[in-house]
Amino acid sequence: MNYHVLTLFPEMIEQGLGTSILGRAQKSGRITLDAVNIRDYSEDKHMRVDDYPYGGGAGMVMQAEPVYRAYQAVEQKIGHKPRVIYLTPQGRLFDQTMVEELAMEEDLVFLCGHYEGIDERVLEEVVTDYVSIGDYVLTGGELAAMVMIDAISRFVPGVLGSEESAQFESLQDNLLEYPHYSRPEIWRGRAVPEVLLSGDHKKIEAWRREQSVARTKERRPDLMEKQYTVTAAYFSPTEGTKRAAEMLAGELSQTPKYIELTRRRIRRQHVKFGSHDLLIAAAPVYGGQLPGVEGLFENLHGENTPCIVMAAYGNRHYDDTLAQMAKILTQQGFICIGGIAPIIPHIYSDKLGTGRPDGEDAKIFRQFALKIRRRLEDHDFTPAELPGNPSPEPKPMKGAPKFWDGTKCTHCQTCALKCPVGAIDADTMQIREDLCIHCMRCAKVCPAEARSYDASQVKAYLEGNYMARREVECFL
Ligand code: 9D3
Repeated sequence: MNYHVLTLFPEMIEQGLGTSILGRAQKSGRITLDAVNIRDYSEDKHMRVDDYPYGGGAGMVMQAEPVYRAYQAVEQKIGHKPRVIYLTPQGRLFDQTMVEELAMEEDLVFLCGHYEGIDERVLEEVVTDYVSIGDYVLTGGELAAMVMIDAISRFVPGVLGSEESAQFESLQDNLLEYPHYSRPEIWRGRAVPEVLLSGDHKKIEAWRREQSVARTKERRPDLMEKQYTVTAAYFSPTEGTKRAAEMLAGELSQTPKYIELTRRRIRRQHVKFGSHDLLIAAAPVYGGQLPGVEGLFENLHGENTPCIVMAAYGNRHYDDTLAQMAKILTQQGFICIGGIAPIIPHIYSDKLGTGRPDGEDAKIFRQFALKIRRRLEDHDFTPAELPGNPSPEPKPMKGAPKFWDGTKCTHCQTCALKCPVGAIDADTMQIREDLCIHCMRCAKVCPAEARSYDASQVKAYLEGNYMARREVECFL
């Protein structure tokens, strides 16, 4: 991470960030800090950078040109237009979501004001973000920039030791931290809570969570308003969609819940969601559509519950799937505030979507999750604009020819039990073609490898036309 601070007091920045963890991070090159003295870019022979305000009034205003030239020097040095943060009491309140979002940038420019402020015209020209660090009055933007740099640096890889990695901490779930205890076991008559001595890690974890919630209700009731329970409900016969849904859920909560809609019994259970829930509804794309599973999301009920729809596909296209899902979930009381179409391994070709979602995809998931988190915190439930036809003509799917080898089959009935649509007769091992969705789960789960399929034709077609890597698409 490269920080560039435009300021009239560069030594304040250098001094403030030169010691301790950030000093070490600069020495190791994990972060760089370039404090640019705006005064060096004055066009005036007396090095002036301020003047009287037009229209009168108290104090002085920082002039546009020196600020602009200092900015240009940075832009030229890094070779692209960076995000420029103007520290101002009139900005958006700095919070942890903003920290994590800004930590994904390569370069950040901070513009610190002094006096009454900066000429509005240069702000219009260069500033991308207006940020305040809290509702109190400082003497200038420098300390605010330092606060931001400190918080952001904790998310730069290698700045913190692995012990204290920033990814795993309290503020991520918008809850306060639980209380900590160390030796002695009894201090001045006060004992350590017994559960912590029990050695039962499940119980300890539950207790800590409880303490966190109680403490947040007590001390920061405003944070409770930002609480969301994240539940991912996925239909995933061959686990590709499951993995993508888990990756996104993990970016949205430390403690997501899951509903395995792949299982018939689970699909039949009614689940109600409220206004402090977030549902991730995930399904694979079959021929550009939602698989023909009766009542796939039918028993999930929202009450203006925010929802993200995920259509996971094998690198061909998601076509109408997101729109179809949004239509169904909207009917069920959800508000689809986002949509995402990740690429997963194709069931008919080991060359399409191999290894996806990968590290590149993870970055896009994180960016999308941060935008969703921001929307939830702002209670902004604007429905997403999703591409596709919400009610396409159902496409009859033929699927690849399937085979059953009676000499290998041990009649263990795993395939029949695990068939997501109940298309396999457990006694005869026959597949009912009217129910089968050609998901290939039966072949995947058979322990004796008695079930197989010949996808060579469709595989050749796919590999001939859809090998080019597609990128995850996100909709808000
Ligand atoms: C004295 C001028 N004030 C008019 C009532 C406005 C004003 C301008 C500039 C007040 C303070 C400042 C200096 N503060 C910052 O530049 C600043 C700041 C802050 O004061 N509080 C919280 N966050 C920030 S970010 C930058």
